[in-house]
Amino acid sequence: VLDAHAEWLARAGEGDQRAIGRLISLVEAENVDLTDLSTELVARSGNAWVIGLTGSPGVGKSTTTAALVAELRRRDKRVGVLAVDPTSPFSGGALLGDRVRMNDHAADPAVYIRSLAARGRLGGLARAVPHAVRVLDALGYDVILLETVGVGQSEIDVAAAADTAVVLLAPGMGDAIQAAKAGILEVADVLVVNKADRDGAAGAVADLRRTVAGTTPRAGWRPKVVATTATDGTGIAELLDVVEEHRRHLVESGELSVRRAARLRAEIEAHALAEVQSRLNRGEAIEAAVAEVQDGRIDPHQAALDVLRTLL
Ligand SMILES: Nc1nc2c(ncn2[C@@H]2O[C@H](COP(=O)(O)OP(=O)(O)O)[C@@H](O)[C@H]2O)c(=O)[nH]1
Ligand SMILES: [Mg+2]
Repeated sequence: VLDAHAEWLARAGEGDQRAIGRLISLVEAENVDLTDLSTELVARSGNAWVIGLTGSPGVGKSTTTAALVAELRRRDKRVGVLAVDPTSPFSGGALLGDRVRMNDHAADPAVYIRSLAARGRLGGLARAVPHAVRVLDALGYDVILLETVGVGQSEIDVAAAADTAVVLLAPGMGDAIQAAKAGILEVADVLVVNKADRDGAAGAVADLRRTVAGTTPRAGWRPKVVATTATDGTGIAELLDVVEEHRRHLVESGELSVRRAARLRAEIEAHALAEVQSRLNRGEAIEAAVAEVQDGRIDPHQAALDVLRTLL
């Protein structure tokens, strides 16, 4: 297993897209010891900047992602794109519409694009996303774009997995009021009013800036508001400049290591929970505990603690 992993890693390092995909999906495989590979990845990573993009369906996340890839290539950066979909059991290929938009970059070896799904397992995404990010980071991708495909809780999860969380809005979709209600002001580092070519965009930007000005800075940073028209690239360079400004802030304030520690904590917790679940599924400890509770000897909570002790 060790040699096979080393070989995949070597090939991936040469830009072999299939090898990269293989390394990313390894974390989904059961009964494969990834210790050596993971340790190698951890040692090589920490340099990539992770940008999360979230927002309601149709707001322009995929279009913005494609525009960001183009701008990042202009700046000579290598870019990884991970489309994160917690609602889908399918992993691997990109969604059709997004694949069309990404066609410009499909042949570019400095761009890697892939979708990630949760596969319905406990904490599946909480393990798969950091692993995939680490693979791309270790392979020297400078920027990793995490795009939310699904809706709901995933937005918060993707924001939490990023160094810079970008939340997209569009004029007429409820604007600042909706943003405040959905709690996205709390997770956003950068707020984008996309579809700035539409009526009401300037008003939405002004509204958001007013709302943001009234909030207390989180770790010394208030969300910045940027207007973009992703379809023609207007504002995309400015958006990247603001992301860069946020990056500098996190590095200089020391907040970056605080954020990354919180992410590691969540990842380790996800591994611990998954390990407990798989050991529970394998063992008979729980059957014995059921009998004990049925006989009235102990209560379910005590039984759970007993079971946990037998798992280690
Ligand atoms: N007018 C206008 N349309 C846009 C803009 N950005 C995206 N769109 C369109 O909005 C639709 C949804 O975009 P998409 O990127 O798929 O949104 P997602 O669901 O958030 O990924 C598509 O038809 C895009 O062409 C923009 O800046 N202006
Ligand atoms: Mg999309």
